[in-house]
Amino acid sequence: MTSDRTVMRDNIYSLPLNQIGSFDFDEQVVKVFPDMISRSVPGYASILSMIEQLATRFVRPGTAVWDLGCSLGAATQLIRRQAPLDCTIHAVDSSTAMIERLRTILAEGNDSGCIVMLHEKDLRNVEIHNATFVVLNLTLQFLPPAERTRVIENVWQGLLPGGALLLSEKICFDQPTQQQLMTDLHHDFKRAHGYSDLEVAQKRTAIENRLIPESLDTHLKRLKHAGFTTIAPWFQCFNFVSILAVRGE
Ligand code: GEK
Repeated sequence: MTSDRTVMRDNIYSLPLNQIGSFDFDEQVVKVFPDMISRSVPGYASILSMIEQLATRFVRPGTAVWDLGCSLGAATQLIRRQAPLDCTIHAVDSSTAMIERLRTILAEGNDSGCIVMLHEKDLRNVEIHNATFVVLNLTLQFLPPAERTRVIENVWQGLLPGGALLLSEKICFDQPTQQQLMTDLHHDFKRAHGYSDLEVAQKRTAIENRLIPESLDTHLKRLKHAGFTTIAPWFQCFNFVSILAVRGE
């Protein structure tokens, strides 16, 4: 793996593939990940910048932050800029390639700040505690839907009163015409950012059974059921939303 910080362009699906395997967060994806996610998720940069702003409000001294499905630590690194020095950020990802690359990024960077602990682990198996801020930025969507409620309940239990969960997800819509329109607009976004029709189609096939979107309503109900008292969808662009959910005092 290269140690330079040059962002490589994602061309994984640019040539016709005989067989399209299921999408995996492996070394090939890790190499192009920053380019891939910013050209695939409308509003990704905006969401990240608001995660930093939210950290200033919610992260309190002596507490913990959990970045679940941290990938290359984009959120972790922004939160670290704002977190008091006696906090700990737990960055969790089940992909070995992601965690290894993030380890290198942190070691080579000049950023100082609170402790960042890396966990190569399935987020379903982490015990969250003493948390004032938990981030699930585009990650819950990769878990089997039947297991998502337990994850959200685990987050609620690990948050201190007044703490917050930031949940960003790709969503689906009940109304077929709205579903079609939002899918088309998302694909237009990808084409406008340089992906060809072939790349859009092949990626769609690869990710079909890996990323399972749910409706906004399903997410809101799950958060309410888990005990969150303030639940605010604060961002939407086409079929991507970000929700802030606060555990009551
Ligand atoms: C960002 N949050 O840049 N346990 C732990 N990690 C998981 C699991 C799991 N069960 N399932 C998937 N992942 C990041 C972006 S990317 C979103 C998140 C995307 C991890 C997976 O390995 C990958 O790194 C991440 O969740 C999803 O703000 O690629 O669309």
